[in-house]
Amino acid sequence: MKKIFSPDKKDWNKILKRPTSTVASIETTVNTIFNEVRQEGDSILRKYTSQFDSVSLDNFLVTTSELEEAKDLVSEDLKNAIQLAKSNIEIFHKAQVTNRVEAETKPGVLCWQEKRPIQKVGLYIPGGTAPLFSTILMLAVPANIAGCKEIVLCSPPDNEGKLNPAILYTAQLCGVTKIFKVGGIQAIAAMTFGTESIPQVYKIFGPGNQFVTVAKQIATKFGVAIDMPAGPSELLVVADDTADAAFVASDLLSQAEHGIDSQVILVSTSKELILKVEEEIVKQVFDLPRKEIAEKAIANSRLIYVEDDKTAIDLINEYGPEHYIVCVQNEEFYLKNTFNAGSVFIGNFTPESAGDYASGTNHTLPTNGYAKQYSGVNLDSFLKSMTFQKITKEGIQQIGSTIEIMAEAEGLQAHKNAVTLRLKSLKE
Ligand code: HSO
Ligand code: ZN
Repeated sequence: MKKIFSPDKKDWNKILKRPTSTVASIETTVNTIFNEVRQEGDSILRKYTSQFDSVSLDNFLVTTSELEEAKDLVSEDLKNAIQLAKSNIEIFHKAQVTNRVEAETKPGVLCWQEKRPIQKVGLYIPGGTAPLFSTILMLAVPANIAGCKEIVLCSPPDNEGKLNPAILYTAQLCGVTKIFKVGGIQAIAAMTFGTESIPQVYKIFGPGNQFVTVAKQIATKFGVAIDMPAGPSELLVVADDTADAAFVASDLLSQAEHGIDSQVILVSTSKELILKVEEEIVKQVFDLPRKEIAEKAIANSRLIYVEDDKTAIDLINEYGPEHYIVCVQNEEFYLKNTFNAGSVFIGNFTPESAGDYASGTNHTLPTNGYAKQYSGVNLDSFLKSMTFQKITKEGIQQIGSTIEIMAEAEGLQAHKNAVTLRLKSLKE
């Protein structure tokens, strides 16, 4: 890990740069696959599934017997853990339900706002080195609370044409309507256009590799909404001498093990703590099964010493971390002054993994500095706000002339007439 002491403000951008690389050629590949899926549907999905996932499939839809089989393959312990996590995620996301908002702006002019579910949503769950069934909880639970009618899930099959049993168990438990064994760019394209077997959706959620991320962005060109531009996992810890160095190291490693492009950062006003954390990382990484991945990510990461809390907070807001652990004496100061972070974890006994799995908050969060303008996934991500109004005779008399004057000034006579006719009818 690179240690940096009291960096100059003008160098912050360079120091905090994310290790992501964007491959320009991805976009061309994505465009080609999108065109093909749009024109050829299921048949081209079969071709790409055999090319990328090394399996030939006649049907993509997971059958009831496959779901039953998966249930038997998941241990009771894991089932109980998934159920408990689900319940906590449900409690927290149900608490996010808002009431209708209503105002009578003038006597007889009643305006209100209500939320309505996005009717069809698509969830993408990556395959690869770790089957992230926890992400299904984070997406399907709020989708159900919101009342989304159709919840479609796509995930790449292994070379035997199967999905991980924990993925199938969780999807079923969370009321996913249809599960498809399709992954990568072709899955995103299928949910964008719809094919013979895969329904078209209005919004696509979920993480993915660079290909999936670019595919989601291309999907927006065709009118499909996406949760957010997702990138590799990241964590920033701000800690001082009140923090436990072993805990801090374990948290940094927990995000480092996600991928070689994950980024973890420690910011501290204590040089002693920085040294202790560094020692702990070396000790703890040794025993990790994903040691090689974690070590590569750690090599990209930073231990930053700053002189005071004010400098620390400016630097943190400039970075805008996805996950942010605050483990300091002066907790109030940091919490009050943090404006850019996806999800905040406070104190020595709040590991970031708690939010990844089971405390109740959502783990689908903005990365890459997008915490400056995006929220993490929450109940509202599956809802739209709709406004309503009802104007009485009295109401139109109250605001009629205002509308007429403004319409006239914009040169829009028909707009004005729509009011004038009504006002006249009331005089007669
Ligand atoms: N930290 C990841 C989510 C995750 N971690 C899933 C473990 N499983 C991105 O927020
Ligand atoms: Zn994680």
